Amino acid sequence: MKILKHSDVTPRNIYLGRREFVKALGIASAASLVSYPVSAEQDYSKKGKLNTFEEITNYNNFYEFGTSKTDPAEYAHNLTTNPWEITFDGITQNKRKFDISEILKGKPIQERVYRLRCVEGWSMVIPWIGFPLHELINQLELDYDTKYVAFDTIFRPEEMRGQRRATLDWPYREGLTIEEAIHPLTFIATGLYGRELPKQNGAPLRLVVPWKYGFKSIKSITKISFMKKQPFTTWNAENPREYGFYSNVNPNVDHPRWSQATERVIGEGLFGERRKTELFNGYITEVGDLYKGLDLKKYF
Ligand SMILES: Nc1nc2c(c(=O)[nH]1)N[C@H]1C(S)=C(S)[C@@H](COP(=O)(O)O)O[C@H]1N2
Ligand SMILES: [Mo]
Repeated sequence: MKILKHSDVTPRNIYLGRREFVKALGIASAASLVSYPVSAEQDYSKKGKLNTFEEITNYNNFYEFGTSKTDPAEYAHNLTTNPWEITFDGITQNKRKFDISEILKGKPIQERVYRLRCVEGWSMVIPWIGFPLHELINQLELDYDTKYVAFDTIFRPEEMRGQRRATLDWPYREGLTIEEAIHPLTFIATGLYGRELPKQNGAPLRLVVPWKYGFKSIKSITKISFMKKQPFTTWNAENPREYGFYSNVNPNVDHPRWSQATERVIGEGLFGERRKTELFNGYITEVGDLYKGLDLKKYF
């Protein structure tokens, strides 16, 4: 696979003035992004049509800012993302805290288009930029018996108004098996549409796990822990009957309160065209081997 640099995916003038550009983005300029160029090697969308910047940044789930889909766009600007420190637990190196700039330094930026499929039954196709998580993990010295990775979102109720209420057991936490974490599709996003990641989408860095329900793609990560035991995860702890640890997209395993067989495609038709949901969100050839012999109804 060709490794893209920032300059390959972003016109230089936009790259240089990115902050200003994002600020200046109105509905008119967002509409022109529909024809954003996507090369075949970046396109992991499984033939989905790209959502607009407008859709991707105004219909969000980010409970730290409130439970409605429009709360993140309204309130996420309050989060300070610079400076940003990330702590690693369960590594053998002495230095465990890193500034985000140290983490991003020298990483070739790639662009990848993935479908994000929410457990609530809607989906979007998003041109993320960032790098595969394994490129970061490869730089760390892990214990030989590491089996799982947990990710924590920052806890900062002064800036995240949703955290002033006990909507969830903060901080938001998600987890993967180490095999899932080092899978080439597992991505750390630091931007989208060739620009810095908007705060409502999880700045300064978030996970993107394209074959799992959206809630696994945790935002604004401040801690990554390598563990021997399966970590508790926020949604699983909240309601173990409704949200399993694996949470692979699976049209054959219904959520206890609704079917997961179809999804509403945001931006298609007046109320969203529905499409049939595919096993592993369409990424079965890439990730099917991870789950060979696993009973997907039991390990949902
Ligand atoms: N920290 C944190 N990460 C989170 C969430 C959240 O509430 N808090 N919501 C998740 C859910 S349910 C979804 S569907 C996706 C939505 O990502 P998007 O808003 O960038 O489309 O983020 C996920 N990551
Ligand atoms: Mo979601």
